[in-house]
Amino acid sequence: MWTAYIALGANLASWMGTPEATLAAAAVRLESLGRVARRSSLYSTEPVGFAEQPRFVNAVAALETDLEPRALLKGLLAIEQEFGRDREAGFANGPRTLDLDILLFGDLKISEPGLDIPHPRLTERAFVLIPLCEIAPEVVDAACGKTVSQLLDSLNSRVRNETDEVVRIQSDGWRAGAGGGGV
Ligand code: PH2
Ligand code: MG
Ligand code: MG
Repeated sequence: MWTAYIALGANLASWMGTPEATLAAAAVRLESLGRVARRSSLYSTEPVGFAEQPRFVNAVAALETDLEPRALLKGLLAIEQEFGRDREAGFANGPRTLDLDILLFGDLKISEPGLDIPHPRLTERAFVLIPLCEIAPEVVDAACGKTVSQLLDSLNSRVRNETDEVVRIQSDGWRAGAGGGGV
């Protein structure tokens, strides 16, 4: 049994509805790949990498799973597709109905075509580190040996954050699905 940390993100409506509704439904679908032990709050976040698009909704879930990393990735891509993700039409850092990324997978380090664990941009992204730190501050990034809390401190000291960059949002739909685990 491994604990994998999964980043959830969306900034376009899907057939489920708003990005918040999509993330809530996607978090439920994650249960088909393991047990969602914790989930962070939802955050409204400034787009990174390509500015001319709607704000994102982001969150992080801790998934206890028996799947191997490749099988987990395959399952995540299938859930993205269920919620209308069209990789042909999309572009790097562009808008999407659902993005599910493996951030950490136990203490594994993997660098293969299409599969990089820990996530290569984890340490630069407040929209990932803030929700991850909410649920797993002491977890270690196997790539650099630092805890998530240290990585967030280090990011904050390097980058002057705008106050609206990553803002926690209240969502009844998201909270309703959180069970005993997260929020
Ligand atoms: N995902 C990206 C690129 N930029 N910006 C925010 N705020 N949130 C994201 O999830 C995000 C992004 C590529 O996956
Ligand atoms: Mg991504
Ligand atoms: Mg992705």
